[in-house]
Amino acid sequence: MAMSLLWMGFALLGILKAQAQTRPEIPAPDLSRVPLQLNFLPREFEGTWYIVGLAGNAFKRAEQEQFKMYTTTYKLQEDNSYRVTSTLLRGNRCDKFVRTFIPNGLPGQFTLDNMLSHGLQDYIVRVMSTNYNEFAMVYFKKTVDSTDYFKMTLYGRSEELKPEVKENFINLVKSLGLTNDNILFPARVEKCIHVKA
Ligand code: DBS
Repeated sequence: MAMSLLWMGFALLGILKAQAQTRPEIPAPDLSRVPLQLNFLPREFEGTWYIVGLAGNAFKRAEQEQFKMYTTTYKLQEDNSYRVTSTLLRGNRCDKFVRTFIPNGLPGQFTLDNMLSHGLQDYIVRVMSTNYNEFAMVYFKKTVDSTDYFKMTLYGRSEELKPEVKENFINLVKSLGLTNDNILFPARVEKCIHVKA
């Protein structure tokens, strides 16, 4: 009896430790601190974007090797929501992943359709900055088990962006509480990157 209680104690400690390790340490910024692209133009934002940079409180630069560049395509629907398709290289295959972003409150801000069925308590997407034809910086926050995960993507209309655009992205990421250690630039790959959504 005493022994099994001891083992239960160990098991519990293990679980708590695992949770502490996976919960992000850096809190999501207050939304009032997250910039919003003025006069967001939904039509101009449509089309395919390359994920040139990625940062977040659950991302580590050390994991950069695992991240391959992929694309995300935004298609406006009749109800003004976007059908969003990402095409990722997984193993040796191109995996498509489709979801719907619904306009939410402000132009350039969205939430995820069917959030609850994805096990999410909250989901927000905010286009922070874009010139539509070259780059976009987008903020995402999801709440799972009452924990906030946030990430920012640097989108490019091409696979390469000007150094000053990348610099601006890094500065924006840092202004929202992350460090160089939370930023990664996925490696360019040929596979799946030119597959149509
Ligand atoms: O869709 C997301 C929004 C998202 O996947 C994350 C944050 C905001 C995120 O941090 N994801 C990582 C942890 O689940 C991941 O590894 O994908």
